[in-house]
Amino acid sequence: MAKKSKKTSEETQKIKDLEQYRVSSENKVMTTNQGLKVNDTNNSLKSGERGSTLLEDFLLREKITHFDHERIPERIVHARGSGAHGYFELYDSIKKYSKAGIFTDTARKTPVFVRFSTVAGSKGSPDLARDVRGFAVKFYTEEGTWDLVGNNMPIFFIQDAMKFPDLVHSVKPEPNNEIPQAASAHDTFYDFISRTTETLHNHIWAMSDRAIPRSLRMMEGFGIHTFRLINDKGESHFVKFHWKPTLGVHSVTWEEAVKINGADADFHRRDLWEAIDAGHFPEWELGIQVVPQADEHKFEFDLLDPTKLIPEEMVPVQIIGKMTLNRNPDNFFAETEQVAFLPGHIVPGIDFTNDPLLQGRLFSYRDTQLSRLGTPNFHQIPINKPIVPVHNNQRDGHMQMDIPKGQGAYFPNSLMGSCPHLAKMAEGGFTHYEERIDAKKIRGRSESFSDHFSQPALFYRSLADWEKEHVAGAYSFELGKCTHKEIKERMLYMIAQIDTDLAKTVGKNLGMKVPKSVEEPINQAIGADADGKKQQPGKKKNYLESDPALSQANTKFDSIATRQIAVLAADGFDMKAYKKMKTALEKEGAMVKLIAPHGGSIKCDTDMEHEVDAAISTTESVLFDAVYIPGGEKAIKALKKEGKYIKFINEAFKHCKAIAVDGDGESLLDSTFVKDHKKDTAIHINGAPKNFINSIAQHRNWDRRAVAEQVPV
Ligand code: HDE
Repeated sequence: MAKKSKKTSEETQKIKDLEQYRVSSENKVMTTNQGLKVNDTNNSLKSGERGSTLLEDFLLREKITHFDHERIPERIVHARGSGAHGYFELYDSIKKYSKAGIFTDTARKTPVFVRFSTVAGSKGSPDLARDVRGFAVKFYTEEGTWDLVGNNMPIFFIQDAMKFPDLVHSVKPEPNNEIPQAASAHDTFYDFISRTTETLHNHIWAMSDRAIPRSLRMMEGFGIHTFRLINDKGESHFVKFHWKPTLGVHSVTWEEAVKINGADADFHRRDLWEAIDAGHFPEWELGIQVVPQADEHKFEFDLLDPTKLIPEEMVPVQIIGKMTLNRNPDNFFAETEQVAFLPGHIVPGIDFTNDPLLQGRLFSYRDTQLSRLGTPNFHQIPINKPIVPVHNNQRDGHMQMDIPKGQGAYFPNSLMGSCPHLAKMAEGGFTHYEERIDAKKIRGRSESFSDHFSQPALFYRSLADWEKEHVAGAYSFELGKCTHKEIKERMLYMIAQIDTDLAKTVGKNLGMKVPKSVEEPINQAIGADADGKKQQPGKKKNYLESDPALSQANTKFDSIATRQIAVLAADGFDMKAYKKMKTALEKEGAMVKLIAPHGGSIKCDTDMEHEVDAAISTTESVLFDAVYIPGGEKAIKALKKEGKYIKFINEAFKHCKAIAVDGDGESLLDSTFVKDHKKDTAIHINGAPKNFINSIAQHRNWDRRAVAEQVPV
């Protein structure tokens, strides 16, 4: 790919635009909101030192009133999120498909703001919930703002917006006792899922490792819906958008997720923040799957059905550009909380399809911002402001920030010289794709949406053995938390429609038989209309044996950049070995952390002081990707005395991570479960750093999993 010099003007302009709103109190005197200098903010105005507070105290009233109102309603879904700024660069023009400036001008560096989120939990819920992750990108383009509001899974639970409140009510905490928080493992969710077969595809993804990412930086993103790209001749191509992380797609195990939630509920948020802060900027390549208009009906599924993906084996993903996140927000509330994404924010060159879920979203997001941000002027909040000027006849409303000039606010007019005037197509005026429609008005669903089992089965068939085991474990855990036998039976029956062996394994774990039929016929279970009109689901098809892109076993394993490596050490540790390993790891971009019996600093065997990153009492093995023990007789003696070090190593072993030791470090292993497994390919004893590095890059040694199962931590 030819290297191009990028125009940075748009990025710089956006930063400048926001700059005027950024406020720093450095070296400034404290004032009220009216600019009055304040000389006491610790005491209220009283009638005498021990007297009552006076109503006159305007300073107290201003401070407390503002405080009383400093919360806004959290998002009804996707409440917990983390954001970052960055930019998008296009590799090569895709002019033949789209006329959008962002897809044709390779000299642009388009500013973006991205917000990642979980779906079900409240704003303060832990990051490692088993859940879908939101992946919302705001592109501040020269033709207006484009929001690509996607998820980290390529399909959605439901086919029609009408079912969204039901889906969300079923997964949210149950309304009588508000339990459980940020968890799908409960009766109401499975009552709904087991009766709504269209959910089963997204659901099996949610049971896979995709729902517990190692890092927000190591997950894919998808636009989900089929959109349209429109070129300058007005021709349409169908398109699916993909974000591919340059670090590959990696996850933790469920057991780790549970422990991480306790050890650091902000694990993902902190990981994103620290990586950007350290200059390890997360990157994703943008890919597109393009389907010509003429091929709309070529597939054995409907392109408008958001519960279906287009297998990459059938339509390859073309990589067209890269997004880099290089700046943390200055203020969480002003930026990450107030950012408002709307799927309806598009630019010329991109258009919608009739996907009934997308159509519903076009209404919902604007509506939700009104109750969340409280005003139709939410586009004037700095983070939501487009980089291009805004001129129209909309006026007033809560928190109007502009001071529009002129006598009138209507169109057409002559008093204002017919301004703002309408943009002709040549000036970039938006026009809709002229899709021909000739249909009856109906409330119903196309028969082409009725196949609910083929793609969950394709997904499951495409997984590696260890991934399949994780899926079975997830179903077993989730259903094990349900209390109603009939719900579990119905779920087992549905899982059996996807894969009979999978259903048997889950049934065994639940201590239940897989039923041959369920009480209600499936068509009723998925909600046929009141007249019982039968519609779905249809028969399972097998149009592809497997799609390698669906398995994380086929992701990238070529980097240890940003991986967290715990070095277990105490006074007297072997400086030479440590330095050699640390230098090698850091050269590859890993983050090396010294874990010691106490905070402050420790001394190595050459009597040098080393700053400790964490005392063993304040951290946990699950927060790291690999463990290194440098040795040094005195140090190892000290480590052996603390049970937590033994647990730390055993846990790393259990979770199939790479472990390296040098010198006396080996004797510490003899106190752990590793003792009898020193030949494991990811255990390195006095080996070259490069072997350890290779093991870390593999993410996990899944071959160890049967042995690891037996580790009692
Ligand atoms: Fe959303 N969704 N959604 N959703 N969604 C919201 O909008 C909604 C859907 C997604 O970081 C809400 O601003 C309906 C699919 C993300 O701020 C709300 C339907 C996909 C985010 C809403 C869907 C998403 C949201 C809540 C069915 C993946 C977080 C707060 C028709 C393609 C954006 C808000 C952020 C947020 C409604 C389905 C992704 C209530 C009605 C499909 C990433 O408007």
